[in-house]
Amino acid sequence: MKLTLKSVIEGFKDQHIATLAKAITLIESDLDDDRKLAKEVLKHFYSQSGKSLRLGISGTPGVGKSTFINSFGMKLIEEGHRVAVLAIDPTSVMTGGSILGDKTRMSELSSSDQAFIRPSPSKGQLGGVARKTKESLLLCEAFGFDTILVETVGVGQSEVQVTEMVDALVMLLQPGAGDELQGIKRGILELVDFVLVTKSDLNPELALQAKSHYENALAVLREHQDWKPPVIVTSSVTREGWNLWDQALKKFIHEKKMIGERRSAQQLSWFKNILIENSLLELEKKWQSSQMNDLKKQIMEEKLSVLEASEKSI
Ligand SMILES: Nc1nc2c(ncn2[C@@H]2O[C@H](COP(=O)(O)OP(=O)(O)O)[C@@H](O)[C@H]2O)c(=O)[nH]1
Ligand SMILES: [Mg+2]
Repeated sequence: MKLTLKSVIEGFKDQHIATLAKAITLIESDLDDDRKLAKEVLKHFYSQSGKSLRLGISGTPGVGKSTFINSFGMKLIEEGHRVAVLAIDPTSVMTGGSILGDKTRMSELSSSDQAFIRPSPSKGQLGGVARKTKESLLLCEAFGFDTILVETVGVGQSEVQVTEMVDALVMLLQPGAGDELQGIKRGILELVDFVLVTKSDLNPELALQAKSHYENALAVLREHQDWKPPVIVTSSVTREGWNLWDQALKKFIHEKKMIGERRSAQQLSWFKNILIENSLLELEKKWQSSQMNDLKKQIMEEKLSVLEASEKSI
């Protein structure tokens, strides 16, 4: 059945999870009609969004993000929360795949009716992926999820995108001899709010070494900032360190002013992402126009230089 604003409103009221999934598909669509309806849906639900805690979960592949999200998500559900998991994965735009393809690691969470797991949009313009994930997040909130976890693969650009939509960025780091900071750009450590050293059950000593290493690095990098990211040694298997993680998170949530300031700054990123995406969609249409096809033909036939053509195309 084709979605309408009315059917989405009713589906949300009835807590029909398939309606949420379809509404997100609508938000991810690049078709003009879908985008129009998606805007109406968002406008309708916007005032009901904003009430969740939004956390970005980042780290290189294999560090334990999915395992952590499964375990932490189940803990939240035991405490009475409802958890939505979204993903930003810039590589999935190219491969059409998704980091949440590994739903097996989240088998408990994905079978809970208090959880909703959604892979990253598999296509999108620059700006579009972030815009789609942000708007999906708003819909999950309006539906009634009070904790949103945004999983992202640790390749720099995606952390920047995720910080444009979450209240806090949680970085998962692997304990490893000497190579702790390998592949982790300084810029990312400037963005994180929590560092969780993972898999402490495998090698507790190595995990402690990594902790002091990261603490030293952060002490220098974050010297002048209000929030000092705690570094916590954890295991998603034994739940070691989770008390500390819980306390740290509560302390962070308590800093309401900081979250408020971040959210208002994020409004501008959202606005900009919409503008970037719109411009690129317009550009794509223009590129296919007969005027452009004519210029392309002249370039190919060497009747016109690229520089001349670019002047004519303005
Ligand atoms: N022993 C142990 N293994 C873990 C822990 N967390 C993750 N793993 C394992 O590490 C591997 C990668 O985990 P995964 O969650 O898929 O990592 P992702 O790529 O970051 O999502 C899997 O084999 C997990 O079972 C942990 O806390 N302890
Ligand atoms: Mg994963």
